Amino acid sequence: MLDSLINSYPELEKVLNLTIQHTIWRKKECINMIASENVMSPLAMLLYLNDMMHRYAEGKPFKRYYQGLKYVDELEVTAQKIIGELLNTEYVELRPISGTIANATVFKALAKPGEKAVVVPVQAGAHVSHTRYGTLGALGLQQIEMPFDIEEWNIDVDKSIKLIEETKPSLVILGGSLYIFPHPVKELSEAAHSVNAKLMYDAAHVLGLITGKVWTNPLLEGADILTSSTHKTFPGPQGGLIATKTKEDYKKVSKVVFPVFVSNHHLHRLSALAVTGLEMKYFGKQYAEQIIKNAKTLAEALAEHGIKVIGENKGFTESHQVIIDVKANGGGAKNAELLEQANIIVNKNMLPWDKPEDIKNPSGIRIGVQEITRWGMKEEEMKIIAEFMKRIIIDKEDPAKIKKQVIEFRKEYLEIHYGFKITNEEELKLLKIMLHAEPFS
Ligand code: DSN
Repeated sequence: MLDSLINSYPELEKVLNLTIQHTIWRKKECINMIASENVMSPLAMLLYLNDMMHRYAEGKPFKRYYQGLKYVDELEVTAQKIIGELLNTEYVELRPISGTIANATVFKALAKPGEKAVVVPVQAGAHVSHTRYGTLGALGLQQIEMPFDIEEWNIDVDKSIKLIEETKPSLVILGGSLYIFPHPVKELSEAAHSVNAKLMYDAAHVLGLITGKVWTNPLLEGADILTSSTHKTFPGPQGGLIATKTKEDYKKVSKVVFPVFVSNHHLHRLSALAVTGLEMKYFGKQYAEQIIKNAKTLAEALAEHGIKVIGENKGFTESHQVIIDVKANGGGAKNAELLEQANIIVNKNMLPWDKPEDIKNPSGIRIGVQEITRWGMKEEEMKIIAEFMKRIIIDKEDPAKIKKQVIEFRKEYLEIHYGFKITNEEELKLLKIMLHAEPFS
């Protein structure tokens, strides 16, 4: 491929090969189950290649510091409306370019250095940006961890209310990266408000479950602010967002997004984000319901195979995640590597009983079923995947042998579901528009 170009410019070969090999491997040959990833529809991907990727837009729509943005301004407002409708609020900021930037914006807008933030413990799912090691710490806020109830696999509500009342933080932060049951938003927002704190909910992992109405919208339960990325259960382009309940909070965060954390906000993602928002409006409920069925089925099947699945006493999971404890099977690091050798992609994860020094080989593995759901897999496929995983984790079969079977299995699931469909001819036409601005005839 591209032989004459590579003959003239040999350094190109490595770049091309790595990019193409990655794309074929992860998109066609793997069972992708990293809980924070997903894939866009072909329509969203093609629109993502638009010319806005080359442009600059500091400031808010229609009040920019640069010219040339008349279509970008309207597109941004349109995307805000689509996402706002999905989240039941008019106040949506799409300029944060990641979930971490969205979080940093809220921390800076609503708390001062030296003030306190009460957060979920790291081993129980707080995102690194909620901690002293991440943006929270960099902005000088004090991290105070809520007590966690391992039996309930959730925040200990009574003890956390007491902690909030005693420590009087500026922020209470729920949500995060590892969680299978909804956090107690109502109870803790009441406690937060009783000490004049704001409750921020990091919905990055569950945004697609919220927009699909299978997970309660925290803004309707008492949260003041929702932050998120736009590419986990919500299968959009990589990016971030902030949604607030009130105009007052929206104004506060908007003043911080630019000029503090974002100059240009990577404009080409707005189109793909709006398309994905519409896909979620029309197909998001079916998609989210299937995610939950798939997660529960996978968890049950893994448990039946003798793998220790967290949350058994509570039905294993209410989210897209399944958490397994593989300490007795060689640990999270070793098993995640063996699974990768079989083209099954997951990540090792700390669990609440792990110590900080266990970070390189924690007990857990975190599994997310959102992407494989988008590739059209259902309950029967979850059982097949559980069997593949058992053969690696319990039976210690040769991963190379299983890899061949995984590649065969994936061949049946190469089309994106729960999204807009376009024909091959339309794909090519859109590609030509994006590459050469050829008119769509
Ligand atoms: N660290 C990511 C995750 O995998 O959950 C979120 O940014």
